[in-house]
Amino acid sequence: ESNKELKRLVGVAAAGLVRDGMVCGIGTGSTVVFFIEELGRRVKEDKLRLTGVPTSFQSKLLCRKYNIPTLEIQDCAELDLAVDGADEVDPDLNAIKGGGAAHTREKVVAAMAREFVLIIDQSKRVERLGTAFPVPVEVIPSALQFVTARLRALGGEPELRMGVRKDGPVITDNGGMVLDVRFDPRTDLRRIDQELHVLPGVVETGLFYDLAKRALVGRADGMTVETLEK
Ligand code: DER
Repeated sequence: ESNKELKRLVGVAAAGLVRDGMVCGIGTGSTVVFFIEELGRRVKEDKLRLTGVPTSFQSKLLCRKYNIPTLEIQDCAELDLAVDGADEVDPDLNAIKGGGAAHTREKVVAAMAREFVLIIDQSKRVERLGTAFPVPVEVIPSALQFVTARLRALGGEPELRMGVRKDGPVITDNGGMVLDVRFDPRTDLRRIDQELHVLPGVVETGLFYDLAKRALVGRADGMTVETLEK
């Protein structure tokens, strides 16, 4: 329950970063829900004018629910700001994302933004990426067996992400499938990220290196928001 309160805390704090007239990338996940709700409150009560660029059906439907005007990602080339959650964040603000299988569009939106801000509760902070969370890798379905074999050759242990209330594998908004890959904790994931980006059939990894400049961290001690900057 406190985790939910921490997510609400950072979601509300991040909504305070959005200034009138901004075009703002909107991520995906349970922390971002609080961000969108607060944006909706500000649109309604403070008459905030902003355009949201959602990264999934989840965030698009929430923008509709809260009357936040939106643009499609394909209509944009750069954004004033982008706000998103993460599954793990290291001391350099590098992150593992993709818990919600939306990381391909999230990474495009993060890269478009003049400033990309992560909103997390303190449980997401790690010393080293990949300690608790596997690396999500989106692949085109045709390349599933090929990339699975190559990931094993790289020392990874890939597992196809299966739907929970849908039989069969998760299918992303791009028609891809997701492999969750565990690596030995000593693995240089920056090198792995580079090797994966030249592997035919790989769409995108959930490794977000050198993208976030700021992270808002909800801390249970005192229910405060700590800002980390790079
Ligand atoms: O899928 C994603 O990258 C999300 O941002 C996710 O990983 C964070 O989700 P949460 O805010 O529900 O923990």
